[in-house]
Parts: sequence; structure tokens; C-alpha cells
Amino acid sequence: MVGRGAEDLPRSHERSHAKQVPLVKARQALPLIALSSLLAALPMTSTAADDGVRAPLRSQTVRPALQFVGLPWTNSLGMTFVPVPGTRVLFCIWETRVQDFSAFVQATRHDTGNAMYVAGTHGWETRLGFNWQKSGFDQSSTHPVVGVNWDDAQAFCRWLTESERQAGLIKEQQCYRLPTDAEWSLAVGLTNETGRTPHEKFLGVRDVFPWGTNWPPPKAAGNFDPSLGVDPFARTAPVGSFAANRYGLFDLAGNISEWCEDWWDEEKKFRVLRGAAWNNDCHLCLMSSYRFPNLPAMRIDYYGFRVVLDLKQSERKAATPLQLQQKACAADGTCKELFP
Ligand SMILES: [Ca+2]
Repeated sequence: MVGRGAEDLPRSHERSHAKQVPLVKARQALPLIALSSLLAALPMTSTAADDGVRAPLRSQTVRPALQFVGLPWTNSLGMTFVPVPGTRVLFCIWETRVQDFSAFVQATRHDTGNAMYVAGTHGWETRLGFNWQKSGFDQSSTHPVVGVNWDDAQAFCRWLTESERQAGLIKEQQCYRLPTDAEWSLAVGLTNETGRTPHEKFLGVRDVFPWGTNWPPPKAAGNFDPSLGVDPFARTAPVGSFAANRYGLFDLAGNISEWCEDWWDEEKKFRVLRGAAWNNDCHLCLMSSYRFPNLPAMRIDYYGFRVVLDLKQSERKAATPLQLQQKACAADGTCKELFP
């Protein structure tokens, strides 16, 4: 798929997404799992192919095989972050929740508009009066926020950065932002992509999914279209309702599609989204290397975002007050550098 013309991507996108919107047309909880249990469940040495899908953590017996030292880190909103090897950032383990975005809007009175692209009775349509607070379906505070565009996500990151700098929780040079497309790939386990832009990397690695290499997705692999029959959620699910991946990240496979920082290509018209969503059932769009473009102003009821905390590499060894240690250690005392 590398080298496809930018002009044919939207049409392909449309064909492969009977239940997604055409490009540019319009259009908790996770009861805070005991972190020790969460981290103990992380098989740091596994591969994408052998990850498989584990039972939800709530019903899982975990073995204390590996644990991070000094990690994860939880911020002022209760968002938990873990390192992803090969990156210089900490990833939020969850998609940004309704409660996180609500705190931002309450503090800033940020205007999120009064129209959203939603699945209506006659298909996808722009609906006035809908926004992240009125998505058209039930959402609790721990569901991922939807109907937020790339600019809304940027505003959230700026506010959170400034708030936590002022509170002394992060350093002046550290910041919250969206993950880059390349960082998101590493988070989902893709280390061998080629291409300069997200467009060039589109579906470059075939038949690798966030849960492994088997198709269709096994039970509890994530929150996808009900036609796949792998989850009980018709729309969004509380973040963290399914097993985490090897790094402790939830819902990379589904729930909502996540804005990334990058432009789609050198035209710099579209931003990038990664990960499938609650309305996706197609083989291609659930692959880890799938990504798609849309206008940064687009608000849709299956678009949301996840944030990272950029530690700034040059400062990472003096990351106080975060006091981050950059390695994971096994029970036998052997440790692995997370930022080699
Ligand atoms: Ca997701």
C-alpha cells in the first residue's frame, strides 16, 4: 500500500469502512486497578505474535513476574502513564476520559462547538446540538471522550501542561502532547515500519493486529463493532475494560480512534488517527499499521485522543519531581533499560 496516491486514499478508506464516515465528509471505570497488579501483569519480554488476549484484569490472577521501578506515574487528573521502549515519552495507559476532558472544559470554558458527526437513524450525519457532552449514547465519566477534534486535543494538552508546570508537578521543559504516529506504532508493537510519512506507512505491515496475528479478533480483544461479537459494548466502553498490552496500555485496538500529532503527508492538510473504534469490523482497519487521515477540525462520535508526557530526553535523568527510573526489573533482580 506504500506509495498509493493521496487522492485515492479517501475512496479506499470509504470502501473499507462501510461503517465509518467518508473522509472529510462533514464529518470509569476502570476502577483504578491496583497498580501493582497491573504492572505485575505486563509480560515485558513477549512479542506481538505471542501476546494473545488475556482475560480482563479484574478477573485475572496475576503473577508478580516483572515490575517497573518507580513507575508508573499518575498526574493531577489521575491519568496514569507508563514508558514505551524506544520513545522519550510516557504514554497514558488510557484514552482521555470524559472526566479528564470535563476538568479541562470547566477550568477553561473551552468551546467545543455545537455540532458533531454521528451515527443517526439514516446513517452518518452531522447533528446540531451534539458534542462531547451529548454524544447521542450513554457515557459515564470513565468512558473515552468522543466528538473532540485535533484542535480540542491540542488545547487540552496546553492547559494540562501549564497547570502542572505551575503546580510543580512537571518541569518547565516537559509537556503533554499527542503521540506522534511513530510513537503510537511503537506503543502498539510495530518496530519495522518503513516510509517517511504516515501515508507511506499505511498498511505497510500486514496481518499484525494489536492482539496478535489471528483473524477474526478473539473474544475480549477490544471494543469493536458488535457484528464481530467479541465484546458486549454497542458504543464506547469504560477505558481499560479489556486486557492491557505488553506495556500496560489499554484500548489501542479499539474503543475510539485516537488523534496523533502528525500531518498525514507533506500536503499538511489532514492529521492522523490511529486504532480502530467501537464501530469498526473490517480486517484492514483493525491492523496495527492501519491509520487514516482527516481534517483537524473534524468532530465525530468515535474520535478521541490519548496523551503522552514528553520528558525531553536531555532531562530524563533529572526528571524530578517525577523521579522516574528508566528501567524495569524482574523478580530475580535482573533489569532492562527502557530507554536504551
Ligand atoms: Ca483506541
